[in-house]
Amino acid sequence: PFAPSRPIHIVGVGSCLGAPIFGPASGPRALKNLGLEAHLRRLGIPAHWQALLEPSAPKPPHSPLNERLGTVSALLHDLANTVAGVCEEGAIPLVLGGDHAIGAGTWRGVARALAPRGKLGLIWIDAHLDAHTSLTTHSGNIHGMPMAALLGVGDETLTGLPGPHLDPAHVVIVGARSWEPEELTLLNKLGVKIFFMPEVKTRGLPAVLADALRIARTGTAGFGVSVDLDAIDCAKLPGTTCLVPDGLDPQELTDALHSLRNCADLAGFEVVEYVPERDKDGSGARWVADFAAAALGPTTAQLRDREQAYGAHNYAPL
Ligand code: HAR
Ligand code: MN
Ligand code: MN
Ligand code: MN
Repeated sequence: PFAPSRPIHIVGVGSCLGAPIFGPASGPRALKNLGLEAHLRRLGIPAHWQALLEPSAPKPPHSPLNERLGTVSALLHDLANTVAGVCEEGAIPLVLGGDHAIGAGTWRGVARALAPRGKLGLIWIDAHLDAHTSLTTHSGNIHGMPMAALLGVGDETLTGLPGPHLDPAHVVIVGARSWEPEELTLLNKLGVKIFFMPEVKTRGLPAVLADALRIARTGTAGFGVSVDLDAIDCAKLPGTTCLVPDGLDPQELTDALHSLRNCADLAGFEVVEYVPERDKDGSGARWVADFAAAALGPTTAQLRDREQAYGAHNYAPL
């Protein structure tokens, strides 16, 4: 049903309600102002900036969890509806965070739009498992909860959105290296496959992502990829909320997910936890732009032709 030329509709979500710092709230606006849309279009990708969603109330420094859950919930409803609309138009949503709590809305929206045809598979690329509930969380940060919520576990404010929960058999986490025991217990109980960082190092990212794609794509109507920037080694990408060492190499990740838009069943793409003020030299924003272009762009062969015609770095000065 989907042609490889499906357009990309960008939905920014300027929220830090799930994070311990304010930084991720300005992530999508920064990427917009740096010219992400123009960058993609220049590379021949039919992208357009559809919406920049923001919470109804900014987060006060020390607001109680219940208040934050209520504000997040309203935002997630809005996000899920927006994303479902993008999918129903036949476009691919590119959701830009914002902290990862927004994932609890993005993928419910995609799953809802896909539901008449089948299930949604999801690849969650992250240093963390994000599988806490409001009862098990140690930190009280909602961005540690979206995976559990998508699987139907946790506070009603997060799990109660319209649209199906995800089937754990088609959900897979890649790059994990920081978690608390309750999260692992839950995911093991549900049977979610986790590729921890040591396995990624041993087998290599391409082999692991090939397995992940099989899990997310076999027996589903479509699949999505959610990329938390902290999956990448914090020495190579410090412009994010949680700095976790010993992670993925950014170039390897870009190469491994090249030309994903060629998958007719790609249903959505998400990049979260970009923190502009920690991205001192702008390399984080540049990476996001090049990563999105590689994953959502023309085929490898088309890019090679462009490079021959215009030089290897025909990129906007992001
Ligand atoms: N597990 C920790 C917590 O619950 C860290 C969660 C960090 N989450 C994100 N998104 N940065 O993955 O607080
Ligand atoms: Mn649109
Ligand atoms: Mn995360
Ligand atoms: Mn994370």
